[in-house]
Amino acid sequence: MTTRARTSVATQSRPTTSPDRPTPGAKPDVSPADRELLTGFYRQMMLIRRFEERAARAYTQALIGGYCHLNLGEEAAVVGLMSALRPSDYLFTNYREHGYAITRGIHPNRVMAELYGRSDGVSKGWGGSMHMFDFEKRMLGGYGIVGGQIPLATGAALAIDYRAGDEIVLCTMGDGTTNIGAFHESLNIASLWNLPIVYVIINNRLGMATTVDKASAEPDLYKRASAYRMASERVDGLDPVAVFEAAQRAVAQARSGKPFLLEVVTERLRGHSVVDPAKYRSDEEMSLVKERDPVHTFAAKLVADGLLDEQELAKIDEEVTLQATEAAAFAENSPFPDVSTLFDYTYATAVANDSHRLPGQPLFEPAPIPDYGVNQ
Ligand SMILES: Cc1ncc(C[n+]2csc(CCOP(=O)(O)OP(=O)(O)O)c2C)c(N)n1
Ligand SMILES: [Mg+2]
Repeated sequence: MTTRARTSVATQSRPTTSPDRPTPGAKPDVSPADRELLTGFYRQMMLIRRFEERAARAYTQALIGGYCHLNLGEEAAVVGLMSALRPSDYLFTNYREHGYAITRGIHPNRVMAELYGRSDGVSKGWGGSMHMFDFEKRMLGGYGIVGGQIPLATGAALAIDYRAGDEIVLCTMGDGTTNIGAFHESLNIASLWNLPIVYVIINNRLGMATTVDKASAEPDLYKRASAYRMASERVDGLDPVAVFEAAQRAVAQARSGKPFLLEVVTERLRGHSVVDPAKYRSDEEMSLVKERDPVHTFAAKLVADGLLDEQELAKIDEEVTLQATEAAAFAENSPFPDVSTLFDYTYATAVANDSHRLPGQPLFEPAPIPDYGVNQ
């Protein structure tokens, strides 16, 4: 791919409410296909919402161990982005990934079983919340190291380019991740070599407790692409349709051989992980965040546009709540992986000096104490 990336930075602030919105109950001027698409978006957003709430509960019941980061508040971003991909495209995400796994098509039962560390989980129970990997669904992780996914995703895009494939890579990361070196190194090389990749910044305005303004000298994160002559755009991440359309543009550009940086401005409804009470956020801030809750806002819009009524919304809620409950039951009934399989999936092929030490075993066999016969 030899086409040079377009040098442009388009901005899009949060769209304002349309003044000529139809009155509730009005006949929708929407095609059946669009209706299906929009109600599908809502169903997926609700599934992520109920799944994550169920996961949070299971964590407090000590059914889930390790770290656990939720997509609560990011449902519109997740659904909009994933809907713009073909099944053959590749996804790399960070540790805040349950919603991506589900919308990528991995069964919620397998996602929940992974959280519970059970053998029916996406990564056979050895990865947990942060390390889901499913080659068939082309979800190549799940990374706990902030920014660890970016060079790997860039390498995958290089492999596609090398083999002249028509797939693209979509690589999500948080706002805090844009300050690590690998972000800049990867964008530089992707632009230089015209790689088929969309870098997506999920800007929930916080890296743990640190705000974007405090951490980033250029807080308009999408503008960072201009340093690499890469096209970029900022989009309202609370609106699944806006995210979907922006992602479609970005994906089309990547498929034509030009990388893209998409900034999706969203909200984190809870703490950084399930154990973080987020005391650093004021009540005023949180009530504003909750007012803009993407799931509630989208439901209200569907009702106002006459696409769904309250009963239909309630039915969807009931159905996805059942899916989340069933996923938890499935996870609880799945066996723990056998300890003997602990090292089976560390490397794809055997690696010299790969330690197979089990927890509690000494790192090295202790050397025998020499017997000089002096203490006898
Ligand atoms: C290299 C590295 N440094 C620090 C951490 C600890 N850490 C985990 S998450 C996180 C914040 C990342 O924030 P952001 O990129 O905005 O993602 P978000 O959690 O908001 O989705 C940090 C500093 C880590 N996991 N890896
Ligand atoms: Mg963040």
